[in-house]
Amino acid sequence: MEASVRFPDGFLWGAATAAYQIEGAAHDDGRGPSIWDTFSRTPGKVHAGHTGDVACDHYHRYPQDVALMAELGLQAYRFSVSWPRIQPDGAGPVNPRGLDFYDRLVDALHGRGIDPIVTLYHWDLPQSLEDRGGWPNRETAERFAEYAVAVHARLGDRVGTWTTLNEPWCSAYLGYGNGVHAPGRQDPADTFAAVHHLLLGHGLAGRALRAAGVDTLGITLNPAAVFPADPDSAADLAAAHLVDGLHNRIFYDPLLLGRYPEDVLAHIDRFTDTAFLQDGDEKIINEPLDLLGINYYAPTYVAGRPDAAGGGGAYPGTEGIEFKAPTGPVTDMGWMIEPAGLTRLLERIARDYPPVPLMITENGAAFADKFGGDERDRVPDADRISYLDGHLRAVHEAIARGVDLRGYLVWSLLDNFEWAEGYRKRFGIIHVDYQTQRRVPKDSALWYQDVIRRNGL
Ligand code: IFM
Repeated sequence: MEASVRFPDGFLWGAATAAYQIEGAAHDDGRGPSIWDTFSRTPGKVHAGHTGDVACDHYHRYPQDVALMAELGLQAYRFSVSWPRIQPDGAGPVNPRGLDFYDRLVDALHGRGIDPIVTLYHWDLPQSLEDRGGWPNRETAERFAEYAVAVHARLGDRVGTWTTLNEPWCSAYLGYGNGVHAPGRQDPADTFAAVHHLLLGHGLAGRALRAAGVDTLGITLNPAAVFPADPDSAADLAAAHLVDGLHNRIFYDPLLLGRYPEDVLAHIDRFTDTAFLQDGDEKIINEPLDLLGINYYAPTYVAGRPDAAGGGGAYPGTEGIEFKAPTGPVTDMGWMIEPAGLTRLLERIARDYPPVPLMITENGAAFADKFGGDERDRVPDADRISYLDGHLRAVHEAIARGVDLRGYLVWSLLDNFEWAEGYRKRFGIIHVDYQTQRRVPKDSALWYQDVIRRNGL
């Protein structure tokens, strides 16, 4: 049947994953420890003490996973490279056996006509760099650029799209702010130093990759679709502006406009002397981009209330702001389902910043799937299909309103290690039985196959 909601010709359809969440093989072929190995072994940090040691064993099972991608008709696959596989100590000579894995993966993807999209950093910092100060330390940005060049030297002849960081907001604010993610530190000054060094690392790596001939350079952020609870309330509008500053403008302004926003700098002055910000840094961060990845899951509603506790380390200095509890349907993460938030977010980014092609580099939902339904080997995940359908319509609407959006990558290809939640939250369109490592495409995967085939809904 002809699709009633058709996407533009050439629209790219795919799926995304990240190294620590799926690869396993934590000790294979010379891989060094990452902050997530350490964090997941720290009692009380990850649900039920789960770790990424085995995960989906993708390191060994990638041929089967690539075959599944091909069956679904994926045109692109976004994966991340594990820095501690490439440089076990985060610096110095590369570990060729680590690079060999990505070499094989890229070849397998090309063999099936699937375009590889590389993310260089999806949160698995080599532990030895954390031991030397982690992202709050400027040196980490310099080491990141060297690592980026080393990966490009091996894969650059077969990978066209390079994104530096995934969701640096999470690395900085959850890793160094509220400590819910690795390395689990809780210090607002470190949080803002980490923001800056992540961005600097992006800029230094971006420059080096450009010099090495990369044709599509990008970064992936998880912008907050943050709205005032009451759009007519001055207090709620001010609350939304501050949260927008701490979550969005602190990244987008230096990346796309070449300077941090004044109000955000004034806000973070309460916590740090900003000595980390050196002359010339903003210019480095402002390296031209060819692609901006957008990860979207849920909106955030805030209100200005003098007695509210604020967002804690996830948003330092937001006392007096209430982060509203979700209303209406939520996913298994407790995240509010509101596709219209995505359309508004995309329009806002397109309106407020210089033009850069956008791509949805992650969107999807965790639900408590029931394996086996009425028929054997089925995972009837109608709630996920409904979530994806709604968000694809929201993406389509944004395109119709003029947003330059080039593709959509579902999160995630496989059920996987959902960070502090361990394996109990399932985001995959393919079910993974962690005992047997058997994969079964859920109904949503078959639905997505059809969407791709028809280039629409
Ligand atoms: O699993 C994560 C992913 O690693 C980064 N973006 C959000 C996803 C769901 O929480």
